[in-house]
Amino acid sequence: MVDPLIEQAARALSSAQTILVLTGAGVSAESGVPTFREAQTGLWARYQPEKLASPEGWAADPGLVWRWYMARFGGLETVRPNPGHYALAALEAAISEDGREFVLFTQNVDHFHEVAGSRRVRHLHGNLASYRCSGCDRSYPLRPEDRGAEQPPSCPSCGCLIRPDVVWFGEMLPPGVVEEAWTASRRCDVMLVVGTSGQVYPAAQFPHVARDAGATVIDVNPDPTPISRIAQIYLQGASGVMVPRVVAAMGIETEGS
Ligand code: BV8
Ligand code: ZN
Repeated sequence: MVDPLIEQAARALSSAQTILVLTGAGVSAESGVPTFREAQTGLWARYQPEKLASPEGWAADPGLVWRWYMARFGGLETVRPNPGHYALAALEAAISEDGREFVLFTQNVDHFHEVAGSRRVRHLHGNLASYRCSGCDRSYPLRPEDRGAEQPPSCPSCGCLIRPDVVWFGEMLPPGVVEEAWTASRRCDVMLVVGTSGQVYPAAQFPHVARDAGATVIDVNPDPTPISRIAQIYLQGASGVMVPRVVAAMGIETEGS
C-alpha cells in the first residue's frame, strides 16, 4: 500500500511539463556529510559556519578558513552519493526522455549530484572542487601539497591568496545562475525541494516564488521548515528514503544506491 502523500507527489511529478528540483545539505546527510548547521563537530565545534564561510572570516584568519575547507573537502572524498541522489538522477533521465524540462539547483558545494548521474545541475553556492585567486580571479588547480598546508597557497600570477570557489555569506551568487533560478522558479509546474532548512537567501525564496506562480511545491525533510509550511505536499522523512519511494511510485527504475 503506497502512502497517499507519496502517490500525490508521484502524480504531480508525472503530469508536470517543467520540473525544478532544489536541494540543500540534507540531501547529502545520508552520505555521511554533516549538514551545514550541524557541520561543526570536533575541533570545528567552537566556530560558527556562517563566520568561517564569510569574507570577514577569511580576512581575519585565512589560514583557519583554509584548514576548515581542506577538512571539509577531504571528508567528501571518502563518501559516496546516497539513494536520494541516485533517485533524483533517475527522475531527470525519465523526464528528459519524455521531452519534458528538468533542472536541479543545489545549495551544496559537493559534487554528489553529478557523481550520481544528474546532468542539469546548477550550483547556487559554488563548489568545493574548484579554487580561484582572491585577487585576479584566475582558477587554480589544487596541488596535493596544498591540502595539508596551514595557510592558503598564493597565486602564481599575482601573489594573492587562493580561495575556495564557493559563495560566502554576504557575497553575490553567480549572476547567471541566480537569474536562471528566478526564471525557472516562476516557470515550473512542480518544484521538488529536498533537504534544506530554508534559512539561506536568495535560495530560500525560490519555493515561495514557485508557489506564488501557481506551481505545486513538494518538500522532503525530516523536520518541518518554512518551506514545508507552504508546500502543498510535505513528505516528512529522509531524502534517501522518500525520494526513491516517489520515483518508484512513478514507475521509474533507479540505478545505484
Ligand atoms: C547574498 C557556501 C546578496 C559556503 C553557503 C547580512 C549581510 C549580508 C547578507 C545577508 C545578511 N542577512 C541575510 C543575508 C543574506 C544571506 C543569508 O541568507 N543569511 C542567512 C544566514 C540569514 N545570504 C547571503 O549572504 C547570500 N548572498 O545574499 O548576496 C547580498 C550581498 C551583500 C549584502 C546583502 C545581500 C549568500 C548565501 C550563500 C552562503 N554560502 N555555502 C560553504 O558551504 O562553505 S550557504 C550554506 O548554507 C550551504 O551551502 C548550505 O547548503 C546552505 C543552506 O543550508 P541548508 O542547505 O539548508 O543546510 P542546513 O544545514 O541549514 O539544513 C539542512 C536541512 O536538511 C535541515 O532542514 C535538516 O532538517 C535537513 N535534513 C537533515 N537530514 C536530512 C535532511 N533532509 C533530508 N534528508 C535527510 N536525511
Ligand atoms: Zn592572482
